[in-house]
Amino acid sequence: MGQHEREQLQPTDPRLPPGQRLQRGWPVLHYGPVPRFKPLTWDFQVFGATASAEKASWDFEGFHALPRTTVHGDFHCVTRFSMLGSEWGGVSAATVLDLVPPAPDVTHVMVWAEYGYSSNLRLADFADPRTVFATHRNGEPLTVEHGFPVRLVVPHLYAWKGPKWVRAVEYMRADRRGFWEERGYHNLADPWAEQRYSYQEEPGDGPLR
Ligand SMILES: Nc1nc2c(c(=O)[nH]1)N[C@H]1C(S)=C(S)[C@@H](COP(=O)(O)O)O[C@H]1N2
Ligand SMILES: [Mo]
Repeated sequence: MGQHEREQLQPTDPRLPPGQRLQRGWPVLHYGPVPRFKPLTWDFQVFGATASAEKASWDFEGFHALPRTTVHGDFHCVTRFSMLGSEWGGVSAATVLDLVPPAPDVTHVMVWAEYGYSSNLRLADFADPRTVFATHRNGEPLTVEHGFPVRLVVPHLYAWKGPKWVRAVEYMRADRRGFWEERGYHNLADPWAEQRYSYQEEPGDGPLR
């Protein structure tokens, strides 16, 4: 079979990062159980090095009253499946930064979810206009398996950087590893550079382990 035929049979999409393949549908993937949503006690906190040194928090109603956005973004799991072209609706991370400004020396954030799942991000990755606290995909509310009521989506990084069931954002003055970043996954997680595992890290990519 010639090269031309093979390409026709296995079309590649320029949006697909190296080593990734397209997946039909949207698999569910996470560590541990799916948390039960408790509307009366649910809150979304911003704590750590805020500019005011005060913690901020929204209850469910308050969070859903925040200014909303939609972004188009792909989804790349380090286990090599990708989902292209979703529309994510929710609250932009940049909006959270506007409403609760970080102290000037903040360099990183930790995004915290139910049961202590966490992922760390450089402030610039968090502030990226595509980074969104998503409540909806393609106009439909997220199912509980996919992170209802709110999950982070960071389309330009591997999807473990997007905690489902988010409950808090911590502003940090130094980098610290999150859940998978402590367990052998790359601190930065750029799928275009195939930053999959921590052994690939270059000096300066992450805090010492
Ligand atoms: N709370 C929580 N969020 C998580 C995870 C997890 O284990 N717990 N896994 C991450 C990983 S590795 C991936 S690929 C995506 C999967 O999201 P999905 O189940 O909606 O496809 O969720 C991310 N967010
Ligand atoms: Mo993943």
